[in-house]
Amino acid sequence: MTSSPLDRWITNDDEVTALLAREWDRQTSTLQLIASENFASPAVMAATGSILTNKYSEGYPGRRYYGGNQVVDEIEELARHRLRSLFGADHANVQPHSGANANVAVYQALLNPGDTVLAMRLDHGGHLTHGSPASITSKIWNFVSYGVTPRSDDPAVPGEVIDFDNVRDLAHAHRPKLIIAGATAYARRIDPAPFREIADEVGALLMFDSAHVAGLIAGGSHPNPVPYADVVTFTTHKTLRGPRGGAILSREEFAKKIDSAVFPGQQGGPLEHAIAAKAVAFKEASLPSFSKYTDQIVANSRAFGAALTSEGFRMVSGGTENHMVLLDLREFDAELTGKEAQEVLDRAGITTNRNQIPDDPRSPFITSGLRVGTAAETTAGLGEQEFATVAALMARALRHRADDGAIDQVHRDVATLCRDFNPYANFLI
Ligand code: DSN
Repeated sequence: MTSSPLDRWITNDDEVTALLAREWDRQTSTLQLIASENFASPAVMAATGSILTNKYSEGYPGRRYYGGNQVVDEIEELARHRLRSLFGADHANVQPHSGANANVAVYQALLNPGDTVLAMRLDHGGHLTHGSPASITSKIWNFVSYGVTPRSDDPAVPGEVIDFDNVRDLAHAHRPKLIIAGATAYARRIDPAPFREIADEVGALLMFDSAHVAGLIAGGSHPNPVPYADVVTFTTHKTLRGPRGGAILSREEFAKKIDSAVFPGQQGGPLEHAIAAKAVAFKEASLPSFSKYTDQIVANSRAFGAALTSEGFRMVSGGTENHMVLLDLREFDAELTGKEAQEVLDRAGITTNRNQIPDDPRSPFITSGLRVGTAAETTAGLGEQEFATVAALMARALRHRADDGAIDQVHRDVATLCRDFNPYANFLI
């Protein structure tokens, strides 16, 4: 078992130390392909584990309810300043504990209960907080959902891409107060311009949920929604490669309402250790090396998707333009569900998640799809060639899933690959 540099902080708790060491081993000896995960830098982790966890700082810089916040004020101001500069936004709120909190705070700031919101269907790639029946959001606000176009087998006609005719028709029919762009299981680039156009036609506000692609935007690999959207929300731990958490960017006119919705509307004391770590991540994301990283993420996805296709998998929407590949498993094997694929790959040391695909006949717990992402293993140093190898390993494990010996062999091959790509040996910062 490899020892973790973090062990020294917790040597007085053998049980937690042992569990952390096991997780360290899992993360560095198996492949991490969950599209919403990444490997944060040692600097981000150091800030997350810092003495700032001890401080209460309810309020905002210069307007705190407790004393002793002189240094904390400077930290939060630095994070806000770096974030505004990174995306060219008027206003930044770095306090949301998560992307879900950020989204709900925006709804609270901009809407009244019962107002109509137009957002992407969860089973077509949207997020729980975009009005899923399972989410509190659908109980407070009236969500109407748009989806993707039908599947197309004609390469000249893109299928399973955002259906802007559907967005426009629903917007005109329901006159939403807010339109949400952004997705959680969608492999195509999302252009903010047509969303702005439709929002303007019906007098709606536009929110861009860039949770997944915030890093790609910061690195310049995807279009920046800030000039188009009234509000942009995101998480800091996915492609942006920071600590777990959320953030909100907005036009100045919404700043006060959004700040009040985050605190005291939604949350109590902010997590200033996470905010310091966000500041570190925002600086890292502004470096030229980060743009190289995000371009490599996209190139790796393309290579990964092509290799998976030649193994017999079908990519939903026929391709990828971001950090993820959404697979329809039925072409590879009609009997193979997303649940079984995830479990088999776990046994083979390849971490993925089952995912519904558009018009999936199977339930969200079983699914016909699998979502894989390249952000984390690109951080670890994998390139296009290695992702082609990963595609072959995945196919081998799934093809021979009834054969324990074959699965064990894939696991050994994965461990060999991971030995050459330790995520914490590849940071240039
Ligand atoms: N739904 C999570 C994901 O994309 O993995 C994020 O909230």
